[in-house]
Parts: sequence; C-alpha cells; structure tokens
Amino acid sequence: SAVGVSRPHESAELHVLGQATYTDDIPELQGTLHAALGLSAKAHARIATLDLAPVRAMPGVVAVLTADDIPGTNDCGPIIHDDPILAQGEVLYVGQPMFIVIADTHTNARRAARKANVTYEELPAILTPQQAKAANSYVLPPMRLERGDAEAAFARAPHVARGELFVGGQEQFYLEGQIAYAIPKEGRAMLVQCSTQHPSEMQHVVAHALGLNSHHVTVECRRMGGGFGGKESQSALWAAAAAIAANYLKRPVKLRADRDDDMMVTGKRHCFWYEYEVGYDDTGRILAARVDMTLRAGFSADLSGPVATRAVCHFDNCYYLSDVDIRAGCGKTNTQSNTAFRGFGGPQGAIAIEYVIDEIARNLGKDALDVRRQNFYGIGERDETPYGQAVVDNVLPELTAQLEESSEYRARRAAIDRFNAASPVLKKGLAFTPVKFGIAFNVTHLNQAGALVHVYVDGSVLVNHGGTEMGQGVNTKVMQVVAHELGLDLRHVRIAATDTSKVANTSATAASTGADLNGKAAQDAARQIRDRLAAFAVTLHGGDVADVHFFGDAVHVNGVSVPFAELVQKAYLKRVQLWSDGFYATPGLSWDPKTMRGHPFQYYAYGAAVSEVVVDTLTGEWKLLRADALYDAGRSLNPAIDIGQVEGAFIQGMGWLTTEQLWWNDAGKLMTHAPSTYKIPAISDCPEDFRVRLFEKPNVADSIHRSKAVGEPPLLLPFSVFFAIRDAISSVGGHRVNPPLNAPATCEEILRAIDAVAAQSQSLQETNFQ
Ligand code: MTE
Ligand code: LUZ
Ligand code: MOS
Repeated sequence: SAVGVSRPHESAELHVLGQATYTDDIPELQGTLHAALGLSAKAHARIATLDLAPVRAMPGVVAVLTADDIPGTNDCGPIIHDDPILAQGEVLYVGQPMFIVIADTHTNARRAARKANVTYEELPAILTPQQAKAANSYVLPPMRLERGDAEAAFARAPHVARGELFVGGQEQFYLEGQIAYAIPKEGRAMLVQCSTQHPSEMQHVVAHALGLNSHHVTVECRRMGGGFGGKESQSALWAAAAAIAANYLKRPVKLRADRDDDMMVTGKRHCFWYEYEVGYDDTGRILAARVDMTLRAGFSADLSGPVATRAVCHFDNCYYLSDVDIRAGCGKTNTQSNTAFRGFGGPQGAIAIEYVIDEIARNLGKDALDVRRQNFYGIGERDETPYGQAVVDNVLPELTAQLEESSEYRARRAAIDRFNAASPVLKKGLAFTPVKFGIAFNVTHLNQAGALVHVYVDGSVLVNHGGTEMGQGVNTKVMQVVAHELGLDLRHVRIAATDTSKVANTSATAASTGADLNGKAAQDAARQIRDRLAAFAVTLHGGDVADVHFFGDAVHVNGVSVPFAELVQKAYLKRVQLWSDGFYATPGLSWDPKTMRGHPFQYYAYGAAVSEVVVDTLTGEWKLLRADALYDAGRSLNPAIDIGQVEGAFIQGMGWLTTEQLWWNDAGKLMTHAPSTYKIPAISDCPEDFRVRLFEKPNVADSIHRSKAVGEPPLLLPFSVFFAIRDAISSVGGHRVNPPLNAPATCEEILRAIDAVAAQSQSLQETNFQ
C-alpha cells in the first residue's frame, strides 16, 4: 500500500541537490525589472511631505509608484479590509510601505528606496497590549466566552491563584523570504508566481488592486521555503505590489524582500498579555477560571479575530473547566500587523492554563502531572468544552500513561531532586505537558478543498490540488493517497504546482488541514476515475465491478490481471473519461461567533512531552538534556514525515518560548530584525537525546485514511521545556515559590526569575524564624 508507510518527501532529492525551484529560481523573462518598497520611519504620523524626486534620480530607477497609482482598491487585507497596500496620508507603524521603486536590478531598487525625503507630523503611538487595553484601542470588538457561573464557583473555591503573564510573539523566519514575480499577459491579464500558502487569496487581492476580475489573474506556487503561517495572508502585499508595478510598466516585475525588510514589514505571532484568576480545591481540581487575554494585533485586523478565537477555544487545553469566563481583546498597536503562526493562537491560549496548573501543583506540593490528570476531560460527565463541543476522542489517559512509563518520568524526577540537593549552582528541571488541539479552520466555510486528477494515456498520473507545499509534505501525502486509490507505485504519480487556473476558490493551506482536506478531495477525484476504469474492465473481462481491485500497478478483474497502463490505453480508445475533479467539505462543523459556541473542530489531535533541562543559576544559561515526545498522528499517512513535523514543531516552539525575542524601541522600531539579534534555535540547541514517537491509533473521525493532522499541534509540546526551566528555577527556593517567568525565557529572564525566587524564599525564611 502507498499509504501508512514512511516515504521520503517527494522533493527530497531536489532539495538536497539544490534543484528544487523556488520563486526566485524561476528563469527571469527578458525585460524583467526589480522592485523594492519605501518604508515608514515613524510608528504613527501624518505624512506631511513625500518627496520622491531623489528616488527617481537614483541609478537604474524606472518608476516610483504611490497609492495614487493603484488602479483598483488600495487594500490587501483578508476578512476585514483595513490593510492598505501603500500608506496614504498616514503611517501606522515603522516599516509600513509608502511607495514602490522599480529599477533595473534588485540592488538599485533597494538603494533608491532609502532616498525619499519624507517629513512626518508625529502622532501618539500605542505599542504594547497593556497600552492598547488602557486606551481601549482594539482592531475588533473584544470577545468573551462564558460557561456556568464563575462568580459563584470562585466563592466556593478553597484556593485561588491569580496573576499576570506575558508571552512574547515570534517571527516566522521562513528560510525563503517573501517574494512575488508578476508577469503581464495579453488583455490586461496577470500571472503572479509567488511564495504563498494561499494562491486564491493572492488572486483575489491582485484582481482587486488592478481593478480586474479574478479570471484575469492566475497565481502559481510550486513550493515555499517555509511559510509557518507567515504566508497565509501576508504574502498579499508583495504579490499586489509586484502586480501593480508590472501592470503599470507592462513588464515583468519581481519583488523579493531581503530579511531585514521582511521582518520590518510583516506581522508575526501575536504576543499575549494575560490577567488570570483560577479557583481550585485541595486535590488540585480547577473549580473556576477567569482570564483576560490581550493580544498585540498590530495596526490592522489581518487574521487576529480567528487567532483570538482559537486562543479562547484552547484556553482549556486538556482540562475540563466547568465555570469559566474567558475574554480576549485584539489590541490595536502601532506595530506590524500580527498574523498566523503555527498554532494560530492555540499555543497562546493553552500556555496560560498550563502556567496556572504549574502554580497549583507547587502551591499544593503535588507533582504537576498528577494535578494535570485530575483535570483531564472524560472523568465522569466532564467532557464538554466551554464552547459546547463534546470531547469524544480523548486518548490522553492512555497516551500519557505510555509516555510516563517510556520516559521514566517518576524515576527521573527523584534523580533530579537528588542532583539538585547536591548541586548549588547547576539546577535541573523536569516537566511533563499534554496537548489537545482542535483540527479544522475555526472559520467553518474554509473547510473545503478541490483537486483535479489527470490519468494520461500512458498510464501516468498528474494531480493538481488546492494545497501548497511549504516543506510539510502535503504533496507527498496527496501523492500517496492517489497512488493508493489507483493501485500504483508512487513513481507513476506527480503533483503539479498549485495553480488557481486548475483548482478554483481554494482555502489557505493552514490550520494543519492540508492533507486532511486536499487528500480527501484528491481521493474523491481518483475514485471517480477508478470507478470508471473498473466498469470498463468489467465490460472487457466480465465479473462484478465491486470485485475489481487496483494494486501492484495492475487492475485485477474476474481472475485476470491487466497492467494499469494497458487498461488505460484501451479505455481511451473507447472514449472513457480518464480525468476527474474532486471536492471535499468537512462534515459536521458549526460555529456561532456571537455566542462563541458550536462544533468548530472535526476532531482533536493529542500529544505529550517530557523535557529535562539544566540551568546555570549564575548566568541563566540552560540546556535541554533530553526530550521525549509522543504524538497522536492517528493512523499516520507517512510516519517519517510526521516525525519530522513533530521534531521541527518542537524545536520551533522551544525557540518561541526561550531564545526568540522581538524587541521594539521606545519609538516603535523593531530592533531585532535580523538573525544577528533575533535568535532562532540552531542545531546545537536540539537535545542530544530526542525521542519522538507516534501514538498509532486510528482517528475515530472519518479523516483521510483515519490519519490525524500534524502540522501545528506539536508546537505545543515544548511547553515542557519552558516548565522544566521554571521547575529548575523553583528548586532554588525549595519549590516553595512560584517563579514569575515570562516567555521567552531568555537568560536575562531566567536570572530575573531566580532573583525573585531567591528574594521571596529569603523573606519566607525570615518570616518562619520570627
Ligand atoms: N512544515 C514546514 N516544513 N514548513 C512550514 O512552513 N508550516 C506549518 C506546518 N508545518 C510549515 C510546516 C503550519 S503553520 C501549518 S498550518 C501546516 O504545516 C500546514 O500544512 P499542512 O496543513 O499540510 O500540515
Ligand atoms: N482559522 C484557523 C483560520 O483555525 N486557522 C487558520 O489558519 C485560519 N486562517 C484563516 C481564517 N481562519
Ligand atoms: Mo498555519 S499558522 O495555520 O499557516
């Protein structure tokens, strides 16, 4: 069978040989010009004068365009249309594009872009979520999900933990930066080749910007060098700007962002500021919870609404919360417009409850794993999420038991206590954290996909589907699905570049649903072809259609085996249709944004991880010594790819919570806009002992071959790294004090927390002596 087995990524060989084509590798057409963007230097200001003459005077410059030169709508925002392509009159963040320079070379365009004479009338800027909340400044009305009676439940609760937490944002840091290559076609039509997770949205935005219909615009993407959510909506600015320039000059125009511009211009993962209050009993069971999350949305809405919604719907993580009051506000700030990033608000929602559970365990002197288990879904009738979806597929009791044993959690806990007792400077820490993640777009209508499968007369198969390849392996998985339906070896199936002229009205490849949706759509198409071929085979050889089988590159009918290619050839001569479209819409979904209730997810994916760290309490430096992760991939379509996804997500999530720090100065300028100052994990940060396994159990939902999505949920597994660091810090105070640790837990933040713990335990001791 082609499914359920480890197969190399379909482009692995091309990747390794350096032959995989990314947008910048496409041979340039004669006459191609290069664009760059002129960026705002102020966080919030009226543009008093914009003198572009010095830009036009620079070598190689062909044209300079402003908002006035946009023939259609000056907007590239998804959902809410509050995202100008080019600022007009007012700038809302440092880095906002104001004009496009087109020159003969990339370097000339970039040099010229810096030469504008701009005078600004500065306006007050809001930079942080705290400031946004204080100023009641939001991009969308704040949302609230209530269940039960939190007020009454707090009154009954014997203990209450309350506090604040800040969790920073994260740059997507795709290795291939944002890029678009726009090529004018006859009759004002436009072809845009770009690096995007969402070709249909790019088509839509480009059509609007140029004042064209969608049928005039074709968008193609062979692959991305990573997207991680950063190319779900925010590839639009680059596609639109390149297309505007190409349309204006009637020449091909390429716009490639260098790393600094990419980081200055585009949005990132939202940082969150939480104010929380949780009531619990002596056993550690949560009785009441209140949280107010304020996101740094940035200057526009972008996808902040659905991100905040996912945060609200993941505050429960794996735990039944009977009486809750969950609020989220998308703070409007004069910074980049934050957007999708792997997990899409889910990690930010879930880490808050994990932070509190960690404190509850410490307050009660219990092991945090025991407190977590106390609160799992599925104990008695406790199986309904605060938003009303029943948790019917909870595998956590079994999964966590398996990991507890394989990781030797209890024995290592005891060993670490012994180590710490004898080690005054180096302190070890350990944490076990579980994950539950809802699979489906929480915007219901996005859960649809299409595919087009062609069987050519020689028996080879070409598949178009609406998903985009960003390294995650969706093309490999869809290939496997189609090969399986037609009984073919993988070498007979090829996946074409994603192209809006082949499959229309697609959703972003996002929400981890790429293989779920496009796999089902491609299966639907392949099954129609298979059914036609089976019926045709019966006309040749007799027997029953239901008994025709496709395997081993052959069709088996009524005791005869016909090579697939031979049957196809015969079918063609008898005028049997050898290609088909396919469609899939995830069944059973609903969501009411007003009441924040419904059934937003098709199923849940689960996982758990155990991390062990050692922290140098004099410097704040630390190392991940060992990580064990167990991920619920259902019946995995391709275990090798899924394990790669878990490993990658784990390290990426670890970077978010530890070393990756976004820092804006007081004037609102992002100062960490290159790898010199923004530290993503390196290979040396990966644990030497890294044990990633899949928990192989078929999905109870009717997903593609009963597999489960894998793209985003494992990003929550390195919560265990963060809480292991917190555990090591708390050992400084004999585990009596909760370290006030914000994320990212940089060395400085760790030292700050150690100082706070040392000071507090000192005063505890003094109180005890009195
Ligand atoms: N893996 C790689 N190598 N590169 C990426 O950009 N993006 C992640 C995840 N894994 C990403 C990745 C994100 S944010 C999502 S939503 C999913 O892949 C999207 O692909 P899928 O739905 O096909 O899993
Ligand atoms: N919802 C979601 C979305 O859960 N994940 C996404 O990536 C997304 N993108 C756009 C709109 N809703
Ligand atoms: Mo992923 S954040 O849904 O692109």
